[in-house]
Amino acid sequence: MSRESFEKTAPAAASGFILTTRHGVVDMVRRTAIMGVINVTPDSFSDGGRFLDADTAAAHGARLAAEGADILDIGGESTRPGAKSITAAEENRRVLPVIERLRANSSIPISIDTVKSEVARAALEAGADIVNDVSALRADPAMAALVAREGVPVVLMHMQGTPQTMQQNPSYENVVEEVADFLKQQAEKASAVGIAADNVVIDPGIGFGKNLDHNLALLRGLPSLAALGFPLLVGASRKAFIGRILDLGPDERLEGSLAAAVAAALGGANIVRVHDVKQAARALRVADALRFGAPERLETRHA
Ligand code: HH2
Repeated sequence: MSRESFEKTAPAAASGFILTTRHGVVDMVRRTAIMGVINVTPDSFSDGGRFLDADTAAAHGARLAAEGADILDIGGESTRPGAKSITAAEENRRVLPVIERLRANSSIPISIDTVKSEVARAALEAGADIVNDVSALRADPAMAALVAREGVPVVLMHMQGTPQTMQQNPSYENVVEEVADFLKQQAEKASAVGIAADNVVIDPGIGFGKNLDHNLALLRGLPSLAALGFPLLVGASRKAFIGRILDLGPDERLEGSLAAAVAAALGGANIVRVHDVKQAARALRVADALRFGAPERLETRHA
């Protein structure tokens, strides 16, 4: 069988996934998709305060889309260790104008990074497509039913503890097995409330109740998570474990973040969540060539 006809008949999961959203598909077939981060917060660990103004945040989102983002992830509440929680009204006040502005000019899939169903509902109404719930449907008992009713994709992320407590003393017997068991269990719960399996994305939650060794073990163990059969999202961008390895602050973690993104892609991630889209897109194109083969038509100006 020729390579071409094999690819046409191969099951999607063998070479990737397609996530269908209200504003088009996220194509993860033979490519790693990029989720670009927009934090509309005063206190996010790497870019807090930079995009609090809705126009600035929307302009940043448009830039990330032009640089190659497949999804824009909008968050109004920081989840950094020890972050203060805010009300749904305040979170809505931050994120909704940004979603509305982006939606007025673009049809890029947008995810709302929230654990609150009230924020998710308003964001979906304003034009968001995907719910990115770092509590994996545990923080708000109304979230699962909302996602099921709306029929939208949801990211289920693993976290030990809460953002207030998670870095106090994270501990596991076997972090990869425990995270895999948790994600499997939450995906089953999602299915039990009527969320389609095709709409589930899983995420090990790098840095969420994990020390340096746990994060490294998870990045090494991604093939076991990919084997669960759901699209796998990994967010390592600018995180503290990179700072620990390099002894550098959040502004100096680009190269470490790119190394982690490439490692994640080669380990089986289907989506990487990054702050620096342009640079990640270049790194991931090379990773994807290693992973899936070089693209057939390279438009080459440089030898
Ligand atoms: N990481 C952060 C926030 N949301 N969502 C998913 N699915 N996976 C992640 O790894 C993840 C996430 C933390 O990063 P950031 O948004 O830059 O910081 P903050 O939470 O301080 O706003």
